[in-house]
Amino acid sequence: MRLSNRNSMSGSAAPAAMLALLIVIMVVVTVYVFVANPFPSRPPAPITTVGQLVDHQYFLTLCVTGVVFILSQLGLAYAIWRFRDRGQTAHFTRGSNTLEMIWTTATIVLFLGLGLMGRKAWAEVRFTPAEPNALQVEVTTNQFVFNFRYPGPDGKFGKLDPAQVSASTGNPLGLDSKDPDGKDDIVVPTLTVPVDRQVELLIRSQDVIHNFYVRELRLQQDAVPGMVIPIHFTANQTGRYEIVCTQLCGLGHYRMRSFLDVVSDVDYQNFLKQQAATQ
Ligand SMILES: [Cu+2]
Repeated sequence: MRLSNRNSMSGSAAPAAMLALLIVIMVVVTVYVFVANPFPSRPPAPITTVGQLVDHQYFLTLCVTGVVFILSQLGLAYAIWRFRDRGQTAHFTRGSNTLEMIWTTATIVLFLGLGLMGRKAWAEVRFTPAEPNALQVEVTTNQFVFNFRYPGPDGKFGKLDPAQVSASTGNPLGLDSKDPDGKDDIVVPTLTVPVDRQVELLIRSQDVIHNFYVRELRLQQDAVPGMVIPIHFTANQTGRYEIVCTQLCGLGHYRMRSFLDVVSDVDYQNFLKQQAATQ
């Protein structure tokens, strides 16, 4: 009597089969989308060696997490099917300490390993100082523009005086009119740098937190009021690249952008001469 009762209460195999199948289909579709790449959504190729390291690191992380994703989802589908309701009595289990140890250790090793492998790309930009002969350009952000300052022929940035900041009269950075070092400083709304030469950016903000981001450099750095944050790169390909602010910095955030022009050395010298003549 009890047996037949239990049998009549046992579930059908259909829900378990459907759910397991759905998970398998989801895994197959996801893997297909990554492998076949039917949407042209990949970022443009990097133009620095650090950018290549960053891409490599992302790819590595994608591979590792991809394998974990596939295995864990297929394991889930298997468990749903294997342990479906067949009218059997449920029994208590405390789990397996050995298995817990194995997957916790594996997770630690994977995450630490990825972190250690990625440290080179990170350290190269954040912890390694720029070369002494790097070209210095100051980046000043404010709502909602970028300004770039070159030290001019004397190689020295002039002092800044917040009281003299006046974008409407052509002094958006507040160059101190009394400092001779600032007389030859060049201030422009777009960034022009020579190819294959290290550039050190000194990133500042005049109001709120902004960001300096160039996809092709794989470089993203916040601009924080009260700080001058150095960051450096060496672009190895000429061209024009978009600079965008990636911090929601106010109503005009969507239009806060500029351009990075990577040019030949000759073109760079011409740019400096031209600017010096007009400033
Ligand atoms: Cu901004």
